[in-house]
Amino acid sequence: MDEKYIIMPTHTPTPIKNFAALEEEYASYKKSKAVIVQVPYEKTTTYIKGTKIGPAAIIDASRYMELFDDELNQETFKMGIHTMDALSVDNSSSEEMIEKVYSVVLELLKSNKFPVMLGGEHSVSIGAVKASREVYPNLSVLHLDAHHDLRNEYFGSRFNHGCVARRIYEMCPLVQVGTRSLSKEEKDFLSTQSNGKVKVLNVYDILDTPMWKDVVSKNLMENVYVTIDLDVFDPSLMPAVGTPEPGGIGWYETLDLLRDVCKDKKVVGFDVVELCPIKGQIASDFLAAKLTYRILGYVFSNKK
Ligand SMILES: [Mn+2]
Repeated sequence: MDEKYIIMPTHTPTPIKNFAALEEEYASYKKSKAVIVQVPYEKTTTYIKGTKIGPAAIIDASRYMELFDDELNQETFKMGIHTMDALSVDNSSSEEMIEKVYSVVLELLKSNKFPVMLGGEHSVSIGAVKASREVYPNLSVLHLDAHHDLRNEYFGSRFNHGCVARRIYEMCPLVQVGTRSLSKEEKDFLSTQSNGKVKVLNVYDILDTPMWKDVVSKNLMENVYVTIDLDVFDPSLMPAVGTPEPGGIGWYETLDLLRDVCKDKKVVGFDVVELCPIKGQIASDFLAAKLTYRILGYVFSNKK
C-alpha cells in the first residue's frame, strides 16, 4: 500500500494501559493528586447494552490524547493521575456496588486524593456522592444529563440508573442541566415535592436564558460534585450512549459551564458515565477521554 495512506497515531504507540498512558513518575498513587476509579457496572440499563466496557474504552482512547492542553496552555498530567484497577462489581447487586464505590471514594477523599469515576451505568454515582457528602457537608451536585433520573423506583429497584438523581436528592441539593426527557411522575415530583432542592435548567431554559450559567452557579453550594451522563451531549456528537435523546448540548457550551463552575466553586470530584461504545466509532470514546482530562485541567489549574 502507498505509504501516505497509512494513518499513524500522533502519539508513539505505548503499551502503558493507564489513563493518558502516563509513565510511573506521573502515575504512581503516591505522587498523584487525582485517581481514576473505573466502575464497569451494568445491571439495570433499559435499552442498548454495553456501558460495562465504557471505562476501558475511555482509558484506551485517553492513551492517544495529546497531553498538552491547548486551551489551558498546560501539561495537566504533571499533577499526577493514578489509574486504579477496575472495581470488581460484576456479580454485585446495585446496593453492594454502591457500597463498594462509597468506601473506595471515601478512602480517596480522606487521603486527599481527587476522585474521577468512569462508569458504567449511572447508579455508580450514588456511592460517590454519599462519600463526598460525608467529607464535605456543604455539598451540592451538578448533574448533566438528558434525563432527570428522578423516579423513586424503576423496574422494581430504587437503585436503577433511572433513580440516581432521586437518591442524590435525598442526600443533598442538586442542579440538573441539559435535560429533555421526563416522565409524568418526575414532572409531578418536580412541581410538588422537590422542596426547591432540585433546580432544573433543561434545554429550553438554556435556549431562553442568556445567563443560564450564572443561574447554575447561583444554585450550587460551595462544594460541588459533578456527575456527567454523556447523553447530555447531542447524539450527533455523542451517539455512543444507551438512550440517546435529540437536541442535546454541545461541546463548547458544556466546557464553558464546567470551566465556570470549577473556577467559582470547590469541585471535590466528578464522574463521566454511561458511555456505551460503538464498535469502529471512536469519536465518542475520544470525547469522553478528552472531557475527563479537560475537567481535571480546570480543577487543578485553579489549585497551583
Ligand atoms: Mn441519561
